[in-house]
Amino acid sequence: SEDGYDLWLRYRLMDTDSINRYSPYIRDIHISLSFTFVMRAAASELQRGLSGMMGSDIPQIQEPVSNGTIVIGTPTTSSVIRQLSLPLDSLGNEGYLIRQVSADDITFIVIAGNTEQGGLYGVFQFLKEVQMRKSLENVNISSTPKVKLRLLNHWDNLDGTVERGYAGNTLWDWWKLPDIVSPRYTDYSRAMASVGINGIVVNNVNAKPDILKAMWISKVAALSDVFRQYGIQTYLSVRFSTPYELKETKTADPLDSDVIAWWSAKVQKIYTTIPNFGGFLVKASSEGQPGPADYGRSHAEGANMLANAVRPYGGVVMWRAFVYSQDDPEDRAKQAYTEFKALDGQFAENVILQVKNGPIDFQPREPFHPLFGGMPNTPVSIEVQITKEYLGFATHLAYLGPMWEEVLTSDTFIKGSGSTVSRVIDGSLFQHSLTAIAGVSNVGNDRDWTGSHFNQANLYAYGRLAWDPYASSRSIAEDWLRLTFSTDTSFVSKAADIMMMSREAVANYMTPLGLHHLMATGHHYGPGPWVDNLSRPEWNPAYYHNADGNGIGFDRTQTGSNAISQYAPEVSAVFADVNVVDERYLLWFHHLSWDYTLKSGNSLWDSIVQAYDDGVASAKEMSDMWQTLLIYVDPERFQNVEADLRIQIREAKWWRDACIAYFQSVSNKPLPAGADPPE
Ligand code: GCW
Repeated sequence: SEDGYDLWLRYRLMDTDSINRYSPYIRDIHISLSFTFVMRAAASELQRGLSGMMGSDIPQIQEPVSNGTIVIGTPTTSSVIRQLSLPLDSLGNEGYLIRQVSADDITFIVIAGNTEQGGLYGVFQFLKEVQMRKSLENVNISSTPKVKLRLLNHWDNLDGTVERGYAGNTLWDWWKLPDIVSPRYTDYSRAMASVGINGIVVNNVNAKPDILKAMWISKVAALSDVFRQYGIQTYLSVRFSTPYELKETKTADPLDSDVIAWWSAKVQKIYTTIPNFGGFLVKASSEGQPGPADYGRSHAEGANMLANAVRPYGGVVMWRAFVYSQDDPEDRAKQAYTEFKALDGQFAENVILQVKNGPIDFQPREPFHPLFGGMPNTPVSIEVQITKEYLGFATHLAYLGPMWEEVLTSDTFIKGSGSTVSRVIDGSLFQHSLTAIAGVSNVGNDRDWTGSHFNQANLYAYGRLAWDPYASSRSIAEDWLRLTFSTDTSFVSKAADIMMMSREAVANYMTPLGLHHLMATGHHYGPGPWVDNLSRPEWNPAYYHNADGNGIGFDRTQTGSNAISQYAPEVSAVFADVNVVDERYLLWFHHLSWDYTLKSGNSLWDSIVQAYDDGVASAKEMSDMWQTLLIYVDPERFQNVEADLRIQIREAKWWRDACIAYFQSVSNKPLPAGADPPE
């Protein structure tokens, strides 16, 4: 059935015309006996995919190469590839080349990499070419990832729940592991490798000490054995106080020699059990998690202690910069920069600072985080949230590609114009070779993996942007649609229009014009701008919108928190000026009177109401557009999406009506003429 299980790896039988068109290029697969596991996985993926699409077995062969053979491998494992002396040098460790070649009157396609991993990525790309019905005549494609560590961060707990997960419980069947290894782990690894993911953090950053007990490490090792078939390294989130909490040391002070020795011994055991271990992800001295600050030590001292422990094995430490505390209640948006900027240059060389895309917390729209560009002497990675904690959970259709593209293309101006966030992430701006990108997973044990069909697009887009942070979110959406639903051009263009408008729709009906953090407490589902009684000031929506009888917004200019001073002068000058700043960020940076006039000529109050109405109208439009696509999509998936879109319209109205009712109780302004009245 069309339940979404296959994700974008759908190798459905092609029509006869397509089979005939492809058959001269696709006859058999040339492999080598010296392949190790990664290239063997690649060969069986290719056989499975091509056989499925061609409707007949495309066998793996060792000899001979003839017209229509597909030769796969590396120069070391495949003598055919070695003899062709292909231009592989520039591909690096993970790149691939797909090329049609002719030799000795034989014409065939090669899929080659310098490493088996590169070969695997090439095979997945080749399958996509066929899935998208691209021509193979004179095919010549090469690609190399621009970011070294492309990670999925699972927020999966050891009790089976997933923090901010909306696709069921964890995929990891902890009770049965390590003895029973579900075939689903293989399908998961295939999907991840198919978009270039090469690292999985298996557990929540709010980590439990138990994950480092031998019993749990052996469970993770069983998962890791599957991941490594697909070139994926395994990482763990660790709780900073683990040795102390397990009662194996008297403190967790990072400068204590027993603590240092404990971590070194633990790391050695981990690498013995999990040979492809990649390192640690750490949330420390943040949101109540223990950390070096508990011992009067800095983030750098804490991170470096762990970095020293993993360094002999080539491991890394990804240290999160998501910190805010009650000590400085003035503006939460400033705190990470304030705390970390002073530490630039103090981190060990295998530490990566992992920074959320924006300075607050995965809101529908945030300006880029000032730590991008602010830490020139430290490798800095970006963390985005694929799971939609703040954008409608499982059901709302919100394609996040444009949101990530918006932050990646933002210009920090740190080294003059062109100093984009993507150039910080790919290491080119400050010449860092250790580069990384992290996405908080939206995967669970739901049959469709992500809680809805369109959420699969976010997982796919994340992988594609991790491989190439310069890619266009629209073309990624189009590829995903071709792979997932239909290659029909009118379907692809209309469905891509829906996707491309979806995030802006959500931003409008939840938090228009730069408003942020208006959601209900705890679960974060639905509106709660009226909440103002929580123990920590910066958990209250009122802290962020500051609405009163005069106006609304957060003044982050010089007259307010001056958060804009954390950006380069060119950037802060733009944010500071109400006449210049992009109005989609207006109330992020400014507190303005309800009567303030926007560029449209309308008052701020009328514009807020208008934006909420626009959001609802967009949700309706998306649903109407989907109705026109009925003929292209199987009934099962069509109706699933249709049902989700109905929920989205209803909840868009809920957001609009609740927020406007509340803000109106503060502003005492009438609804503008023509506004869609609340229901
Ligand atoms: O957005 C917040 C979430 C928390 C999460 C935290 C973080 C893992 O509400 O659930 O905790 O961010 O990123 O650490």
